[in-house]
Amino acid sequence: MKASEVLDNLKRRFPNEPEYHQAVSEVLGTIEEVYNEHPEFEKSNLIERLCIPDRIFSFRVTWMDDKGQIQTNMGYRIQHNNAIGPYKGGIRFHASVNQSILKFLAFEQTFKNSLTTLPMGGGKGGSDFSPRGKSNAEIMRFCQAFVLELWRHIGPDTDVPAGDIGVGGREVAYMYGMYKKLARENTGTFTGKGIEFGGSLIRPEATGYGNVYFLLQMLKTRGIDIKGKVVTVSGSGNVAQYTVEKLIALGAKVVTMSDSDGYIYDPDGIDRTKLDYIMELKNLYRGRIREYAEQYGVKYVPGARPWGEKCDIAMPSATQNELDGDDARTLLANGCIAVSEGANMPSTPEAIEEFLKARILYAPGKAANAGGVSVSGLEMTQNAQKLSWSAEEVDQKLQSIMENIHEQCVKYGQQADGYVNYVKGANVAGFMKVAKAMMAQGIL
Ligand code: NDP
Ligand code: 2IT
Repeated sequence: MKASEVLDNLKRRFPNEPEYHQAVSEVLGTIEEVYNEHPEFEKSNLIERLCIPDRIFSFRVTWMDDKGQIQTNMGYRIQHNNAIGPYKGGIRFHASVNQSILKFLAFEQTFKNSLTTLPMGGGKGGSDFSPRGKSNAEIMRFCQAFVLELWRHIGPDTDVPAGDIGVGGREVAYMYGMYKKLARENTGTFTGKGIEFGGSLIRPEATGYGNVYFLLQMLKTRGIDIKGKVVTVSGSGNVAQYTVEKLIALGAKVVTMSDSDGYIYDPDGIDRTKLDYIMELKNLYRGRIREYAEQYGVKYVPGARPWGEKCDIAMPSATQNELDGDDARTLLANGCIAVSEGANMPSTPEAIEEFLKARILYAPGKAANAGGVSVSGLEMTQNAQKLSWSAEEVDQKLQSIMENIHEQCVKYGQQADGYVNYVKGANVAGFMKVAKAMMAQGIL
C-alpha cells in the first residue's frame, strides 16, 4: 500500500479518532521521499504495521470516593511498537482522555523514543479520571485501582509507564507501590519514581530542561543568544515549571504561564521567587494560576491562551492543539523567531504550516520534549545496574542526548537552501530507525 493510501484506510477503519489521524498524517506527509527510496517497505506493508498499535488494553477502573460513593472510569494502555525496545511512555489522567488521544500519543512516542538513541519502544496509557478537586486519599485509591488492572500488562522488560498530564511523582509512587504488591518484584517498572525508591535525579526537570537545551541548539544555528529574549510559556505543570526554571537561569525573560482556566502576563518577567510561588501553588496547594495575578498584581486573562502576547520565543507546554493557525500568525506578526514544543502536538497542522512558511526555528514536540523520556531511559539503566548517578552525570547525558537529537534533525531535515525543517528531520530520523528494526525482525 502507498503511504498516502494508508491514511485514508486508517480513517475508514478507525473513524472518530481525529487526534490519531492528525499525528499519522503529519508523519506520513514528511517520510514519503525516504519511503519511496525503499521499495521493500511497501512490499512488507511496513507503514500500516507501524501506524496500527501492536495492541490496546482497555478496562474499567472502580474506586470509592471520600463520600463512600462507588465511581467508575475507563483505563487504557496502548502498546504501540516494541521493535527497538520495551514499550515505554507515560500515563495521562485527564477528563478528555479517550482512545484517539492515547493512540496519537503512543504513535508519537514511538518516533520520539527512537530519536533518543536509547533502546525504547513506544506506548502510552491513561484514564478519563480527572484529578482536579480530588483529595489525596481519592488519588491514592484511584491509582491503586488503576494498577489492579494495569499491572498484568507491564514489566521491566515489556512495558514501562511513567507520568504525563495529571500524573506526577505522587501518582507514580502510588501506582508503583501497588504494582510491587501485585508483581512481587523490585525492578523498577515505572519511571519518575521518588529518589528514595529507584527514581533518577533530574527526571522531574528533564522535559523542561531538555526543551531549553534543544532550543539552545536551534538558536546556535543562527548565532542567536538566549539572554534577554522574551519567552511566552503555556501550562504551569511539570514541563512548564522546569522550562521556566532553566530559562530564568540562562537570563531569558518569561512573561506568561497558564492553566486550563486562563493565563497570566507578567511584563517584568517571572523570576526565581515568583517561580517558587508557582511551584508551591501548583504542586502543594493544587491552586489556580489566577492566584499569581492576585499575588503579584499582574494581568490575568481568563479563558485564553498566551499567544497574543509579544515574544521572541514561544514554548507551548500544556496540551495538544493549543496553538492554532491564527495564534501562529499573531506570533509571527509580533516578531517571534522560534517555537519549541514542550507539549505533545500543541501546534495544529495549520500553525505548523505557518511556521515553516515563515522559516522560523520550529521544533516539534517529538524532538524538543524527548528529554523527559530520555531520562526515563536513564532511570531504567540505573535500576538495572542497581546504582544511582549524580545529578551532574544525568544532566550531562541529557544535554548530549538533546544535542544528538538536534544533529539527527539537521541531518535529515536540512533543505538545499540551508533551512532546517525540524518536522521532517525528526520524522525521517525517528522513522528510519524503527523501520530498519522492523524489517530486520520479520513480518510480525
Ligand atoms: P501537568 O499535568 O503537570 O501540567 C499540565 C498543564 O497543562 C497544567 O497547567 C494544565 O492546567 C494544563 N492543561 C492540561 N490540559 C489542558 C487543556 N486541555 N487545556 C488547557 N490547559 C491544559 O502535565 P505535564 O507538564 O507533564 O505535561 C504537559 C505536556 O507535556 C503534555 O502535552 C504532555 O504530554 C507533555 N509531555 C510531558 C512529559 C513529562 O515528562 N511529564 C514529557 C514529554 C511531553 P490545569 O492544571 O488547569 O489542568
Ligand atoms: O510524552 C512523554 O514523552 C512523556 N510523557 C514521558 C514518557 C516517559 O516514559 O518518561
